[in-house]
Amino acid sequence: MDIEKKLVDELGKNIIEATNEEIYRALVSVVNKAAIDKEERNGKKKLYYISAEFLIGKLLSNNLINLGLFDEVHELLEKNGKNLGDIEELDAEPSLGNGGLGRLASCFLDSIATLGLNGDGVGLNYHMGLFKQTFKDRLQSEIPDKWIDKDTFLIKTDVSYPVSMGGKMYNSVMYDLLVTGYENRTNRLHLFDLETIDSSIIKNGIDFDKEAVDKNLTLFLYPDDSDEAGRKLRIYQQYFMVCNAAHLILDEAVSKGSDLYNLDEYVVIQINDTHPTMVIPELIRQLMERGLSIDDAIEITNKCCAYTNHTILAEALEKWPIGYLKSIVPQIVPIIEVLDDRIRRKYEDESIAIIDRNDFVSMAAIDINYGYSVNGVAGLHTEILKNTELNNFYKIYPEKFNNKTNGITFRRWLMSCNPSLTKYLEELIGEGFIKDSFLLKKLEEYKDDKNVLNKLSEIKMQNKQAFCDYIEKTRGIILDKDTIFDVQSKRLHEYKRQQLNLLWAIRRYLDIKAGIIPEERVTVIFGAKAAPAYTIAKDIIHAILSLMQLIENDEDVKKYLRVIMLDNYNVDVAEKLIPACDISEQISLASKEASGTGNMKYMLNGAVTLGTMDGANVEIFENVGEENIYIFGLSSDEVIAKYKNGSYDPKYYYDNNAEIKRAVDFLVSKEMIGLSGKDHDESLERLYNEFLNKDYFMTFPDFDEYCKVRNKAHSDYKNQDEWSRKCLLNIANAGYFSSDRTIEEYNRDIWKLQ
Ligand code: KOT
Repeated sequence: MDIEKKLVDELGKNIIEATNEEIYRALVSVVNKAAIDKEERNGKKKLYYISAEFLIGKLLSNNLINLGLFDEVHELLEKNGKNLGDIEELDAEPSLGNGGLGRLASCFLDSIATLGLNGDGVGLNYHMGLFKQTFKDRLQSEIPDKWIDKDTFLIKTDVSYPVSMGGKMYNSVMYDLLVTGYENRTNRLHLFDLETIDSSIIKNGIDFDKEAVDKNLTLFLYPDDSDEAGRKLRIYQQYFMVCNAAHLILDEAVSKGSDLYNLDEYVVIQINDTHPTMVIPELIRQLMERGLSIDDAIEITNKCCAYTNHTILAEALEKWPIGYLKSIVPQIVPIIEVLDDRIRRKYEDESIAIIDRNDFVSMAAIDINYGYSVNGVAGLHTEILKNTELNNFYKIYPEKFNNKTNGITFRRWLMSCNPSLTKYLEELIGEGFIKDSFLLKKLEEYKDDKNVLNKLSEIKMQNKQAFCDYIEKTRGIILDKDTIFDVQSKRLHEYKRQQLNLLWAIRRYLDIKAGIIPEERVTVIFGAKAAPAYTIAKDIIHAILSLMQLIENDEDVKKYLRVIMLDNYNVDVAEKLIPACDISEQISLASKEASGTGNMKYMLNGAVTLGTMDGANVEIFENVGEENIYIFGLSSDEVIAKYKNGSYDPKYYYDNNAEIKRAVDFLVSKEMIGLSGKDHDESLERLYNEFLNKDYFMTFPDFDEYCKVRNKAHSDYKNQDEWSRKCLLNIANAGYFSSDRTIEEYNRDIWKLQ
């Protein structure tokens, strides 16, 4: 393809004369046209991956890579005095997800297309993605992220369906994003929306009138659910998504020749956690509307639907009051009642029922009773589901349960974000690993080759320098690449235990203040957003920012220890941070992190994991071997036992461990409190009390070993050859964590496409 001609045609002028904005717009159009050429209409059976979240990330580079146009466009722009990096700055990031769950959905769409499978995503076209995070007075504040205002890759279609909610009719519009696989077909991500959305109802920050559904339905990625209006809006969003999905699915199947009794030969629906669960009663309803009996409709729906569970945290297991459903979606309530009634009659087991004693509808119970597959997202997580959280279901439906360990797309998380490492790997072991990730294993041959080890540390250094440049340019903070980059980036949640990392940093700070000078210079980097209504998570951010400010103003400490909290951590920042990391902090309380996928991204980019035996860390450990990972902490069995017998008492640790006491007390020291200019700081005091009276995620029992193992990792870093060998072995053994492998397993065991 003559890309130059296409670009110039699109621009209507020479590239040299065009502005970056014009070039960006022209590239979007050229890319979309090239992607459309790769659409295929074949394939009888089709996967519909329904998800409330797709954390897409910037699209320009990724699309160019997958279309095989990246190098050509890069050179062409260079030749004309333009820079692809600058043009990419204009590419708005669609942050239509909160974190791991949404990013996984996006990696999956890439792999589905890359494997040539017939599968589309279905979700919502939020006008504001996840909020933009800013820091003011060492506190998080949230501002709306208007990504659609700018030029985007979105394509408006003429598909539209009527949706009845709360006694009113709404007409949807479907927008599409094209999803081209690496050197393969193009699929689509369908994002449903309303034409009547009105951003003028946004008040201050991200507050808005929650009652005006026609104006706010898809205005934000799902809203604050801490009050009733917010929870109801969530039901509106979920139903709107699945009602449209069901219409689309049935229309497409019928147009391909399904008589609906054989729908399972045309359709498989993957339900991404419980947010799309109403697709089950809704599909049954629409099948009945098209003439099927309720018995046939239930049976067929059952054969089409599969459910993925992403968490065991109780507060994330969705249960809706039946009263809410009656007021918003009365049309599916009688169906839910029938579904519940049948289960109750058949099994006489209250614990697996759909509608509980308090008239709450358990979304997971609908999925598990009326889907044909239930999967967890890492080996340990699936075992915990089977043995504890979902044990009552497992006893009845053992054949439905299966594990699909998560993965990440190597196109974005290696080729696109780390071109120099990619290029070097290609020189050493050939290009095959991009499509067959297990070929990375060939790198092991070089584990004792000094030149290779040196070159790998050199690439890491360049990436650290590039990250320093980026941070200086965007945040005005000057970092030192010759320190250990010890990084924890992920959503802020108590179970992920950023507070444990913080306690280590306070301990190190106090040691330095006391004249104990560490041998290694360390830069601790955090990137994390807290849910707007999650008070303790915001308190932890406040404490980290407070320590950061103390150190940044203390030249004595700053030489040895930096603590840097990056604002607005998103996919774009991740792509710059991950290639620059030396130590990857994966320190959740064992049993709580279902899988984690950041852990895989860091490993693939040659960082060494410091973590607990939790989620996919367990499988990282099995793949790299104990020499190449730093493990500490209670096991998941020990944690589960402690919860069960209620024996954990944080006060005991505080009273008997002087280091813990010293670090925790520092939270409310005059240095920390003093930063506020007042004599008390509510947020720091709350965090202090939380540690002493609750510490629900057991940071204290893991503290000593965490510090010991972390310090060992830092001291091992000094031996650069040994360290670089660990990095090499991490990269070489990351092949298992490609989402291509994950998707092959989904297809083999659940979807059975092609
Ligand atoms: C959020 C709300 C309800 C139910 C589940 C969630 C959820 C789970 N959000 N993100 N997750 C994460 O999903 C990732 C992909 O499977 C996992 O790697 C990670 O451990 C989960 O925390």
